Amino acid sequence: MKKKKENTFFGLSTPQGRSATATIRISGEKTRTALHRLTSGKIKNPKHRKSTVLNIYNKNNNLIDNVVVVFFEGPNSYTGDDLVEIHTHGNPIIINRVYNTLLDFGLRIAEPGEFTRSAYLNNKIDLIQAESILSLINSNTKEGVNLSLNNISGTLSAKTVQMRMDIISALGFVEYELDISETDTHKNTIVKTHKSVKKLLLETKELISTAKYARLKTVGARVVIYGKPNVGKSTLFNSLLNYERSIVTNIAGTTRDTIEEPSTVGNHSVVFIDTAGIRTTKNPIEKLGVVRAQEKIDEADLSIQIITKLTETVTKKTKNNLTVLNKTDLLNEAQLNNLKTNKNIIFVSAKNKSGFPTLLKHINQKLDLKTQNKSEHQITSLRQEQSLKKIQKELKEALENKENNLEIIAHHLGGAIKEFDNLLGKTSPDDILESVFSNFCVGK
Ligand SMILES: Nc1nc2c(ncn2[C@@H]2O[C@H](COP(=O)(O)OP(=O)(O)OP(=O)(O)O)[C@@H](O)[C@H]2O)c(=O)[nH]1
Ligand SMILES: [Mg+2]
Repeated sequence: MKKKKENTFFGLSTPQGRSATATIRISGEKTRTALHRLTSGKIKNPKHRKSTVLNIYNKNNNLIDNVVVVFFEGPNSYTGDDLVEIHTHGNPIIINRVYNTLLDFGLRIAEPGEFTRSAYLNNKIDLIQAESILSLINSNTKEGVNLSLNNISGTLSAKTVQMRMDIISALGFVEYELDISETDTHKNTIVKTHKSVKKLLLETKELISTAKYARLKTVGARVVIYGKPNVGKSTLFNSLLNYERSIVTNIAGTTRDTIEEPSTVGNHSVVFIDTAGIRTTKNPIEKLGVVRAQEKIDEADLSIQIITKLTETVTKKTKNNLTVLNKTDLLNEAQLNNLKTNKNIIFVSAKNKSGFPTLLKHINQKLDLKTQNKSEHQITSLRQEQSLKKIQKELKEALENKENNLEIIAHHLGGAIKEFDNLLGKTSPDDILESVFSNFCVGK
């Protein structure tokens, strides 16, 4: 399924806008020619990894900028093809000029993720490593960065390669048995195969279980704020963010849509979600808001229920829920001290931010618990999780076929191997590749 596009492409690999320098990369077979023309003939035979400071020119020989170019000769480049990095001054006008010149030279603008895709197509990296590059770029936490770096270096790939080899050898026993078809060795083969499939199932299960940690570490935890109308959810949301993001009024039912904003708590990256107050209502818009709120609560990593009176229904304290009693500024000291005997509730005033250190400490503790993971290997994408679930299903079916039919076992082991090939990107269908690389930005 690995196909190579022949043409040469380029892209800006640093963010748009003004900066001290910006980097444009060119990759493909016309890289040398483009470099030769861009430097007005100054660089004829570029040397691998050599950097040169010089002027670059457009097709009419007008100066574009004074730049640093670094050439990488394929296959010893990021993409595996000839590649050049051009470090210009970080002005969008200069970048535009380089773009127009390279288009004039017959090169094309890279598609999202095409540099990494080339690296994959040239067998420099597998699909897991490609995804790890994406998660490295997008990680919002230190741990996420470390995890992604680890996976780029190939530790997760090595683990999956080893698991794939184990299935291949299990399938080898089964096929040998099928070939010789002797009944007296049959039972031995079944016992042996069951043993290795069981071990593989455990390993698969452990990898699948790491999916949620990786998401929390890279993208961040989703923390939803919910409760009845007017309890101060939006006020709390705004106070946590330190700016007036949500509209606050004293009218019950102010917030309709869900509102999401990223933030950090301790070492954790979080997305706080403000929701519509939950009540039965005839208003069709508010009704939709309540449905959305419920969906966000269901999918959240942590939910914070806001109440203003103890008599309000309090969700049972679970691992994923905190209960916060708001508007404590309206209570006198005696009333508050009386309420504070309830240790399961955090007392705050969203209006004047009292009780916030305790609230943040609790959120931090909950997220600490959720991100603690001792697994040596961790997966980082939904695709990896889904692929491993398919492998798990095949392995289970191989194990659970009651008659211990060797042909059925062989069929499911074969299915699992095929899925491992997809996971590593050995034989991934084009639509899978498309969805992996389209998540990258142009220039990556
Ligand atoms: N005294 C006091 N008033 C508060 C506090 N928090 C919020 N309020 C007030 O309560 C009213 C409702 O606040 P919101 O933040 O809009 O409440 P909400 O839960 O988002 O309400 P809906 O969006 O309608 O569900 C506003 O008048 C706020 O000023 C607080 O800590 N103390
Ligand atoms: Mg609100």
